[in-house]
Formats: sequence, structure tokens, C-alpha cells
Amino acid sequence: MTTPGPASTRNDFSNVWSVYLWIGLAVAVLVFAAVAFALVRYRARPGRAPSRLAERNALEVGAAASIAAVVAFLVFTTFRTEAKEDESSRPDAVRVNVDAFQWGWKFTYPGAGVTVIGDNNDEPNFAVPVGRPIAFALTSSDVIHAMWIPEQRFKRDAIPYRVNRFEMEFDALGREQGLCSEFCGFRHSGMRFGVLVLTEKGYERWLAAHR
Ligand SMILES: [Cu+2]
Repeated sequence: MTTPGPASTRNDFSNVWSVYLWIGLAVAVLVFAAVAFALVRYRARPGRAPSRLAERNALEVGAAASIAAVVAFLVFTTFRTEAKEDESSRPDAVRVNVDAFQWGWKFTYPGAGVTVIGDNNDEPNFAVPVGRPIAFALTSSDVIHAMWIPEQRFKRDAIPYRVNRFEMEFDALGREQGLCSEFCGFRHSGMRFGVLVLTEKGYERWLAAHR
């Protein structure tokens, strides 16, 4: 049912976001309409006594069931999208190991002999080829950090003694800003990095220049 690996991480998560947005809007409209209706229809008027009705089982069960159905649908949609980003070990994937530390990042390309390292004084940039799956292996050397690339709508924790694996695919050329999104100490806010999304040729040139 799910295709192996992400077609575009950005699109996948944007789609999930719009599902949430429309459901949220629909719920807001229903709630405000119900409140407005009650305010107008049942407002206090001379000669009117409060209703003696305390329960309405069918309505309450119906409301609870529809809320549960919406929640189940959202959980399913979210986890289905998450599952696409979890490692699927595609043989053509570019492997990038990411090591977060206070307060910087180290990107290693296993087998290619390339390592990029930088901290809050010297922001590191690592390159990926456009439209190809990138298999990340993310860990931390000290405390918990989180690798966040807002333009990809993607974030994952970097935890010491643990490797988090996920795949992403970048569909647009250019530079995307990444940052740490887990407060990790004094210079947390300076813990940034750049993703250079290059053509296949440009990526090969970049690798050769950083060997
Ligand atoms: Cu950090």
C-alpha cells in the first residue's frame, strides 16, 4: 500500500497538515455554530423555565463515536506518513551519518571519504542530490538534540547511544536551513546547518571538492 521511501518529504507532510487544517476548521465551525444557536434559540425570556432534560444518550454516544473516529483517522494518517520516512533501505539511497554535538553538526558520507563539521561559529553545509532518497543515520555525542528542516516539515531527535534512521527526498534545488529544535544548552540557538540540494553533477563535484 505504501510506496517504499518518500516521494517528497515536503509534500507528504504538507498533505498531512492540510488534512489536519480542514478537519480543524470543520470542528471549529460546528462548535461555534452550536454555541451561537444555543445562545440565540435558548436565551432567557420572560415566562421561560429551564429545561429539565439532563441526558440525551443517543446524542452523547454519537458525539463520542464521531470524535473517536476523527482521532483514529488522524492517528492512522500521521503514522502512515511517518512510516514512509522510516528507513526502507533502498539500495540507491545516499547515506549520510549525522552526529549532533554542543553546539554543532558533523555530516559523514560513509564510503565516500567526506566529512563536514561545523559549529555555532562556522555553520556547516552538507550536500544532497535532488530527487534521490537520502538515508540518514542520526545520533548525538553528548545531550539530546533534534534535527529539524522546516522546509521539509521534518524533525527527529538525536539521542546519545542511539541511532535514529530515516529517509528523506529533497525535491527542489537550493539551500534549506536546518537547526536544532531541542534546547541543548547555552548556544542552542546558534546550532544551525544548511542542506545544499544540488543536481546529480553538482553533487558529485561537491563531493570531490570536499574529499
Ligand atoms: Cu542542539
